[in-house]
Amino acid sequence: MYNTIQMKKFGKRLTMLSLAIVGFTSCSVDVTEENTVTPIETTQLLTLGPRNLDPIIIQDLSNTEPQIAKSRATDAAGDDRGRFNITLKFLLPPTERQEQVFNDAAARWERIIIGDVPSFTGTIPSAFPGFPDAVDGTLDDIVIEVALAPIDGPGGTLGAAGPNFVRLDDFLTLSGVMFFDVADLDFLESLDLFEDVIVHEMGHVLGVGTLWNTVPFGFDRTLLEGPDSSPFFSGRKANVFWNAEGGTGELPIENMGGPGTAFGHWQESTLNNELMTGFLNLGENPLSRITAGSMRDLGYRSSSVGEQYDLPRGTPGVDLSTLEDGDNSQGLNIGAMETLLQPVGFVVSSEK
Ligand SMILES: [Ca+2]
Ligand SMILES: [Ca+2]
Ligand SMILES: [Ca+2]
Ligand SMILES: [Ca+2]
Ligand SMILES: [Zn+2]
Repeated sequence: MYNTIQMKKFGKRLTMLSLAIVGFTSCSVDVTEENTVTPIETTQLLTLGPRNLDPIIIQDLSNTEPQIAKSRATDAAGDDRGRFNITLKFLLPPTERQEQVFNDAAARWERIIIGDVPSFTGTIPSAFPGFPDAVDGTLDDIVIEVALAPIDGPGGTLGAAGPNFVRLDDFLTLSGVMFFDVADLDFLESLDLFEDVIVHEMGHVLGVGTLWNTVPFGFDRTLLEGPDSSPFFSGRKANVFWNAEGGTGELPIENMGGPGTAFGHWQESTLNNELMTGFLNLGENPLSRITAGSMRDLGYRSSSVGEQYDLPRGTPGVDLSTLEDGDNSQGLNIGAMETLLQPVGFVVSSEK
């Protein structure tokens, strides 16, 4: 049992993604009186590691190889067993405003997911090669590595988000990634959607649209069902609230938009301004009890209230089929600007 490394090869490879970002190249030239030229250059590379490798499952307390996470149940002091705790780890120093928005976003999720999950003690590598471990010690309950760096300038790619390491016992996220283009943040502010975007991406880290179906990883969970033309969410709790809001049939998952939008969000045309649709509307985008219920279907203990959301009377959704590229007059086509990440590895508790 111990000192055993199980490597499982899955039929389906993880999403090929390696965002190699070269950022922070600033070069200033200092011309002195003697006409000597002194270049001052600072270059910092921020690269998301390869995500197409075979995932590794570990049951070893002492192994210290990279890409290996070790775990043991903990009774360490300092655990907040009373609630779900989100820890943010900024890879580069954020501005005060950025830090405030991320903290507010985490607080919104901590009001939706209300139950503690198993803590972790050990080491989990960073999603970004060259950076310190995401976890080295005891983690209660989830850590999100946040990287705000240049990607491709204004527009285009906003960033990538998703789980990095998940617990194999319940297939929920231990460490996650949120990687954003700093060049787009002012624009999000101008739409007054910065916080909503961050809350939305945090949802993907926690499992919305990323951990719905885990059969390819050997864990039996199928919450996304139906044909590609009309996918739906089959979790019971989310559907109870969907029907309570007046929705008919099964809770519809988006079938439109490119990869990333379709099959990873609620359907824009029926759920309107719900935050986990693939289009963020101007104005309010609440995290409803439908999403809260879906978190319970994933395995979290979640609120059964959610944020104020009125499906019949809320802001209508936009028609994605007629939406032009770059048309932000009605809000932000978030699904088209983000990449959803799949986990790169698993953590197995040794105490079972
Ligand atoms: Ca906790
Ligand atoms: Ca805990
Ligand atoms: Ca961009
Ligand atoms: Ca929407
Ligand atoms: Zn999204």
